[in-house]
Amino acid sequence: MPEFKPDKWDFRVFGATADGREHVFTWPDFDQLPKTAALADFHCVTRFSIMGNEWGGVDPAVLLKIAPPDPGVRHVMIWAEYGYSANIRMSDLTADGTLLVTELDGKPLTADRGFPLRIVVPHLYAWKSVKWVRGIEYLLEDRRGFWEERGYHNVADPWREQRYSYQEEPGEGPP
Ligand SMILES: Nc1nc2c(c(=O)[nH]1)N[C@H]1C(S)=C(S)[C@@H](COP(=O)(O)O)O[C@H]1N2
Ligand SMILES: [Mo]
Repeated sequence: MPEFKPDKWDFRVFGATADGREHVFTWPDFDQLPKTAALADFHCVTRFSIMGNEWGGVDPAVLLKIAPPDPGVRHVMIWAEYGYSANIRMSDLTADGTLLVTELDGKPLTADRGFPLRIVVPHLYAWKSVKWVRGIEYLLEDRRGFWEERGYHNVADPWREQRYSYQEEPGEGPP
């Protein structure tokens, strides 16, 4: 598990930003953003679910306002410590329930659950819910993240059991 160093930690919004510049948040910058709550279940591809989590954190809409994407951006890459990543659609980032999470059930995240910051995308398999998040890259073309490159499904809808890339229909993943 990565160690949190508040003075070294930053959060970068980069790639296809509207103004072409990278936006960098320090921990105090990020921690000052307004927080909201979202109640959601959590589904792992290995067939466990954790029901009724009360996540607290920053609505991605807040970030999209401060660091807007180019209007052509339809996909984003969520980046973590040590190079872990997951790609999601812009529509997943802005979906109801998706949150940049700092708290679970009223307490700060524990180190193993992603402290100080993770994303939760409750309507997709949990490998998309990147822990120890350090940045968001706006993509003009979709690109596969860590598990998506290794044979997992590009979209990852648990209700359609989209586990593996061989299940992808045309248009569900980059070529
Ligand atoms: N940075 C990072 N985030 C990650 C992972 C990882 O290995 N590294 N594993 C993913 C997987 S496969 C799952 S199932 C969930 C587990 O989240 P939890 O520890 O809160 O249950 O985290 C996801 N986020
Ligand atoms: Mo997982």
